[in-house]
Amino acid sequence: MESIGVLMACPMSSYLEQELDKRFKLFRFWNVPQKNEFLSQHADSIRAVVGNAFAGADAELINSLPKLEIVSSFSVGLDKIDLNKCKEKGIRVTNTPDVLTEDVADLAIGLMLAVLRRICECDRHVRKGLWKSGDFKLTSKFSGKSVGIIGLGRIGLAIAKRAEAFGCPISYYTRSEKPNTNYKYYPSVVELASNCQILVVACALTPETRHIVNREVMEALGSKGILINIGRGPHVDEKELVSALLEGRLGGAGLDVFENEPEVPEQLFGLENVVLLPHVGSGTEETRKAMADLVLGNLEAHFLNKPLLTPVV
Ligand code: 8YV
Repeated sequence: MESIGVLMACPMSSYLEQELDKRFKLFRFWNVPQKNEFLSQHADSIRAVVGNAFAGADAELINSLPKLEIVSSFSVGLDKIDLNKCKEKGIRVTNTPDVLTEDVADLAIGLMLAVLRRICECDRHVRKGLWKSGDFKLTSKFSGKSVGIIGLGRIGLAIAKRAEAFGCPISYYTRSEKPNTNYKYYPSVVELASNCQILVVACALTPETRHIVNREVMEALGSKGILINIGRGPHVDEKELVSALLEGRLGGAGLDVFENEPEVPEQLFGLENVVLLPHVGSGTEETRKAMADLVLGNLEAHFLNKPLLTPVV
């Protein structure tokens, strides 16, 4: 397999890089200064692309790689891959489901606690030596708050399970009602937001779910409502989110993702009811290793003509 060209779209895991280097002919795309020249020179040897949540395989890249057979993504989200183009051209696609579910769900709960209990602000308070001048102000309880989840897939369900353990009533929105759950279903995101105190975005990013949290949804969530986003930045209309938070029309937000990562609206930096994370949902040693092993396993299976481990297309 050493002669098979694998194009890695951007840096994502040094372990994965190392292992790909051992097994294949690895090209690090981010190190290439003249991308077009490089592609015309190496297109005939590149049979796989490894992408992630930040860079994948769009139509332009796919079209420039006539020998491309598989796109193996170091992510569960597939929004950076042109799936239709892949289907059309018979290119296989794999992702990394399941192995990251627990970490992302854990982080969603962490964000709920951090926003409501002002954990980050408390920490800053202590570090600044302000404790000596008085107790920290009272915050808001998490246990028992109603949690509404947009998207009840693997991650949405794992968040629901965890929140249930905190005594939180769970409701959800998906395109159609799920048959095997007792959680309360709302057929619209606005209805869901009107009936919960914490709204969590946990669905896939598609053209239909872009800006699924818009001004109307934020108004419905209200000035005491908390928005948690562990999905993708473009799920939320970020301009509207910033003004809702600045004007006090929304109670707070815990955000692991942003519309133009790694750009984060600076107007949010001064707000203590907001917790900002640098897209670290799956970012533990254990999970990133498991994700890398899945990427490797899928590539090896493909080139050995075995069934893919986690096929999407
Ligand atoms: C990663 C992700 O942050 O799985 C996803 O969809 O967003 C993440 O797990 C990313 O792909 C890491 O490079």
